[in-house]
This record gives sequence, structure tokens and C-alpha cells, in this order.
Amino acid sequence: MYKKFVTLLLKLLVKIYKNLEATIVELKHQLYFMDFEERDSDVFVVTYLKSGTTWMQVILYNLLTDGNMDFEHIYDVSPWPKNQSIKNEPVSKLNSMPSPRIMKSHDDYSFFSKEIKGKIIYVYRDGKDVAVSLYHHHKNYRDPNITFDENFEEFFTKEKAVMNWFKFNKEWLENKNNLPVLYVTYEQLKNNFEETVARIAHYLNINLTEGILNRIREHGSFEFMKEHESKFGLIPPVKENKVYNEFIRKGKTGEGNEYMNDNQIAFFKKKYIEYIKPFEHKL
Ligand code: PPS
Repeated sequence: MYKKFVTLLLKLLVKIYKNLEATIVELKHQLYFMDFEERDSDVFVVTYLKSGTTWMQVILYNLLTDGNMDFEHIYDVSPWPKNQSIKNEPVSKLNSMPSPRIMKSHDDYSFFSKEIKGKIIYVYRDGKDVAVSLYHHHKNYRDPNITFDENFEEFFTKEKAVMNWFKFNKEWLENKNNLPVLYVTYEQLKNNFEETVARIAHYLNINLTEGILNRIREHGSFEFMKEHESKFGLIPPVKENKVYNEFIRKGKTGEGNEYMNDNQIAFFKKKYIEYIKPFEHKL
């Protein structure tokens, strides 16, 4: 009885600590953005986790600059403001970056104000494949013992989770405030790369020449990004004993079906109809 009580208490304390930590991170992020100077030329790559963010950053970087890949890490040329706020970096660093700025964001819809100066590209990926990619990510960087089912439970079934996949994507697809958003899917990039890049270029008013397209094809290929993984993955040491060669992992579509059991697939289908189906035409 005593042991049970202590375990319960410990679990509760961990939960309180985690919530508090998340709230502090969020607050820091909000404060950081208060001094952020917006520009019309800003491009935000917004995604749920593991949906092709880095791939889109590389595509945009090659579309909007001369595509010099000599940088140490993609965040040097396409920052992730939330990460900078967590690391207590001054917002002046972001404010003094040359235009156009390509910024990564995993922020939920409500984070963005009703009117923004720049443009947003939202990358959506099949949730079943996100579940697999996210599971590997958390196994590599958070908890080596986590199971696929535990991870699925946390990010897909828990309605109140901050990063519930269904809720996060629904709000972005719904786009209540009519923010300037171009929707691109991971699957479109995989299956129809050139047409999708042309659509992105059109949205950003860029003349897509054969030279630029070739550069994007080369630097945005899975093979190139895998070969130069240290430029894109988590920056060691995030924590000791973590895996650093699986950020650019498989880059496949359809893996979700191999990992999910019948109940999870049924659950996914049901929730999809409720949350995503009404906005499917936007994808
Ligand atoms: S993160 O941590 O949320 O920013 O991750 P994110 O960049 O959004 O997603 C990582 C997944 O994208 C895959 N990826 C690619 N797939 C195809 N082609 C290219 N060029 C490419 N670059 C990254 C990466 O491998 C992760 O997916 P999985 O399924 O784990 O392989």
C-alpha cells in the first residue's frame, strides 16, 4: 500500500514538473517573440513534428538563396526561433538576419497572431507515418525504452495533449483567421517533386529556372541530406548516448501500416474522418 502510494505520488510530481517545464518554455517563447520584427518577405515553415520540416527548409533555402551548402547546420541559415528562445539567444540575432528569412515552427495555430506580414508554408504528412517517425525520434533522443504503442498513445490518442496530431493539424487546416498559408504534403513532395516545387515557387513569386530546380533536386534529395546528416539533425550533445545518425532516417511513405495494430488503425480512421476529412480538399 505504502509503495503504491509513493509510486503514485512520484508520478504526480513528474507530471507537475513536466507541465511546469512546458509552461516555462512556452512563456519564454512568447516573450522572445514580443521583440521579433516581422518582415513581408518572411517565410515560416510550419509543421507538426516529423512531417518534412527540414526537407522543406532545404528546398526553400535553395529556392530563395544561391544554395551554398557550406553552413555548419541548417539552423544557421534557416533558424528555429523556439529553439533560440530556449537557448536564451537574443532575438536581435533573428532581427539582424538578411531577408528573406526562412523560419521553422512547430507552433500550434493559436501562436500566430491574426495578421502576419510574411507567408506560411504548412507541410502535412500522413499521420500514420508521422507516428513511426516520431516513435524513432523519441526512442533515439528521449527514452530508449519507449514503445511504439506508448508513443502513439501520447501523441495521437490523448485528446488533451499539447501536441495531439489530430487537433494540431485540424486547426492549421481550418485556418480560421485566413492566414496566408500554402499547404504542401510530404507525399506530394515524394511523388510529384517538380510540380510541388513549382507550386511553392509560384506562391513565393520566384522564377523557377532549370538551374534552381537542379540545385533543389540535388540538395533536397534524401541521399544528399543523408550524406550530410550532421548539417540537419540534432546537434550533439543534446544528451549523452543519443543516436545522431537517424534524423534523416528512411524518408518513406506507408511505413505506418507496418507498425500500427488493427485497433490503432481503426482509431486513426475514425478520428481522421472527424478532424481531417472536412479539410482534405485543401491538401
Ligand atoms: S523535425 O524533427 O520535426 O523537424 O523532423 P522533420 O524534418 O519534420 O521530419 C523528419 C522526417 O523527414 C524525413 N526527411 C526526408 N524524407 C524524404 N526526403 C528527404 N530529402 C528528407 N529529409 C528528411 C526524415 O527522414 C524523417 O522521416 P522518417 O520517416 O523518420 O525517415
